[in-house]
Amino acid sequence: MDNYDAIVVGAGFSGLYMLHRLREAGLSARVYEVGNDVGGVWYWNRYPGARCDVESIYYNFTFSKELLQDWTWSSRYAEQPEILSYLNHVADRFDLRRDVQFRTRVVSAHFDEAVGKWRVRTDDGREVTAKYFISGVGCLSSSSTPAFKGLEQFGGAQYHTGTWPHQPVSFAGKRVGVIGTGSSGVQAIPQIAAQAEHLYVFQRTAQYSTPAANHPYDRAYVDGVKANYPALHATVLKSWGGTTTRPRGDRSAFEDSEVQRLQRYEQAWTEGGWMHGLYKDLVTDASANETVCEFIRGKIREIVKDPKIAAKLTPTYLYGVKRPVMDTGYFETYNRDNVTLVDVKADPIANFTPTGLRTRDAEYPLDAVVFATGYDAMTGALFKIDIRGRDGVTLRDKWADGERIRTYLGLATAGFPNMFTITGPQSPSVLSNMVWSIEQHVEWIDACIRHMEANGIGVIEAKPQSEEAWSKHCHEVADATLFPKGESWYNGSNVEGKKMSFPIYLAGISVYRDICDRVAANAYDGFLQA
Ligand code: NA7
Repeated sequence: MDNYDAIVVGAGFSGLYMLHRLREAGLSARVYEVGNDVGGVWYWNRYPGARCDVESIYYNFTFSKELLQDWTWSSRYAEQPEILSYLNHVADRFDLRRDVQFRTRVVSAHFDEAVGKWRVRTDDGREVTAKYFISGVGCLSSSSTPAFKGLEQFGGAQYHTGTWPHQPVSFAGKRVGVIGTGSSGVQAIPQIAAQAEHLYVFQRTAQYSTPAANHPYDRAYVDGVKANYPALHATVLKSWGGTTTRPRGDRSAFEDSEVQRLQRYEQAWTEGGWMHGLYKDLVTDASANETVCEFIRGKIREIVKDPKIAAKLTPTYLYGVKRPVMDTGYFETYNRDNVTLVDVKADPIANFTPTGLRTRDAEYPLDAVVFATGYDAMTGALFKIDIRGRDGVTLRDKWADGERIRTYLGLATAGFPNMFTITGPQSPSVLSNMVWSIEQHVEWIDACIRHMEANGIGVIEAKPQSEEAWSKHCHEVADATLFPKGESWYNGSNVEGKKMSFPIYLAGISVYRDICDRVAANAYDGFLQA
């Protein structure tokens, strides 16, 4: 049986950088990846219109000055093919592929207390052992297709945005249904509408979407960014979310007059991007939040010509508590003659038929259906692996299917020694610039492992009291905001029957980074080490 120092799951941003650091530390590592190649979520999400909602200049690694200089993004919000090219470039530059085993799923990982190692089994029937077991599975990698009645008898083509085919898909001349209007649906809908004979959008919850205002990068701008990267990086590390785009406002929405506020919203709408950072209380005070909600609702009424359709597209909940979306021509799409919006809250989906989809009140003939129904987020990909720590306890049971997630710093959990979760639940993860949060986690884990190796430590494990305190702190911080009040994949409400304790640390990346650094500086305070 092969033995490695570390097993890493996933060859996306997390797994690739983790592998690089482990190698630099002189350790042997094996990465397992289900896909045929590197890229993680950017390998799978090939749907039309797929692009990032973090500005490109922040959506890259910073650990290598040379890498920063030799890669140039073409536009403000990079499209999926360009991000995938970037990850291929990283894999080539650091010769990473030779330690990645593709087309391989990790089925189980059991901690063997007798030898203090992880036994990791893969779907090719092999088992390997390793001292360290590191998850780079990502927060949004386990796609979710609701169990619609009759789906098995539907004769048309079926796609999920999160597992899109590698061959081009043409919707020309087709009657297409898109179910779901989260980021993926909102990005895909205008593109599919431009091709399809007719597009039916099945919307459960209306979205607050603001223009991305994407544009090609000006060469002089990119050169300026590259010349000043260290300063930019230092500024970003002091931010809340990991970019300098719209840092958290320093005043309340009510410190401005209504006229000033509307001017600010109007300017932000023109510049593009999310709006919840514009005032400091937009994510903490419902009445402040309502001012931005009303502004966006007004925009929807302005853009969408048919008032009945505009009304269906108008959200009523708080802005930002459900992941807000950025779009390119989303609301405008509903002015097209070949697009029909179906409100499936008012007229629920009943079942698929061999030729289409039936709601309670109507029938829609479809040649193809696109599930833009999202992910079993945050815990889904981890729970797909049978992870067992001490005494054979499964991670899934320990976290009560997600209802009682407990971690220390979002990096480790008691009873699961030498296991680390890159951007795991209870870290800033999806409410930060993922790439830089990944870098921070990978570097922290790398330093921790080096500390262990240098000091002859066999096992490191979060203390139960450390994770209880961290989880409590996480919830207190979240409860001081409006985020937990939303219905979102942030808390699992997009998936039928899923209940998840709010899984994101919301104090901001700079606060979080300081805490993690302090723990490391205090000889990994809060961890048992033996
Ligand atoms: P999301 O944001 O979870 O969106 C999923 C969408 O699918 C959302 O509109 C859901 O409605 C809808 N949905 C889910 N289940 C159903 C059923 N059963 N019937 C009808 N509609 C349904 O996933 P995305 O892939 O768009 O985006 C995920 C993240 O990836 C995104 O936020 C970025 O960070 C990148 P709901 O709102 O739950 O009522």
